[in-house]
Order: sequence, then C-alpha cells, then structure tokens
Amino acid sequence: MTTLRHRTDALAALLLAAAAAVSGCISHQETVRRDEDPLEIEFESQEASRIFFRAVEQRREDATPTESKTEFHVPVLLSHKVTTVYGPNRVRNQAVRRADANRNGTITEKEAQIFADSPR
Ligand SMILES: [Ca+2]
Repeated sequence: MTTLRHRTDALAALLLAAAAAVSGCISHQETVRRDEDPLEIEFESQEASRIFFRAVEQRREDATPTESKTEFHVPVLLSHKVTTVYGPNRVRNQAVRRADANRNGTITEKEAQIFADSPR
C-alpha cells in the first residue's frame, strides 16, 4: 500500500522535474495591426475640410495610442499575450461618423465646427 503511494509521489515528482527541466512555460506574444478603409466623405467647402482635419489631428495628438491587449496565463505552463494596434484610419473614421451629423456623406462647415468644439 505504501509502495503504491510512494511510486505515485515519485512519478509526480519526476513529472514536475521534467516539466521544470524543459523550462516549464510555453510563451506566445503577438502584435496584430488593424486598420480600417477610410470612409468616403465630402466637404461642403475647403474651410469645412480644414476645420475638420485640424480637429482630427488634435484628437490624434491628445489620444493615447489605440491598442488593446488580451492576456491569458496558466502559471508556470502557459503565457499567451496578443496586442492589437489600430491604424490612423480608425480615428479618422470615428471622427467622420461623429461629424456628419445628418449622415448625408457631406460635412458642412457648421458640422465641422460643432465637431471641433465638441468634447473629446
Ligand atoms: Ca452632413
């Protein structure tokens, strides 16, 4: 009876030692870059375009890098980390969706100014 228990303990210790010897941890890190196609938009005037793009650039400068992280860990055995980095069109497209208030595909000077004055 005790010999079976000792063999089981010895086998478990051997497996743990083997796992540690093989360095124990499978690690995977990946960076995924994603960007969207730019939305088509027209501007009522050059002034509307200037106001809009100046506001978009300010938002890009103020924003923290747009990324998300997914991590999964099983201590000692597995580490899996995926970082997703979003491209510049994402900020532009979000701005277009917000600025074109009536969704007619054209940003007027008034819409651009309202977008520029809106909180970020
Ligand atoms: Ca519009």
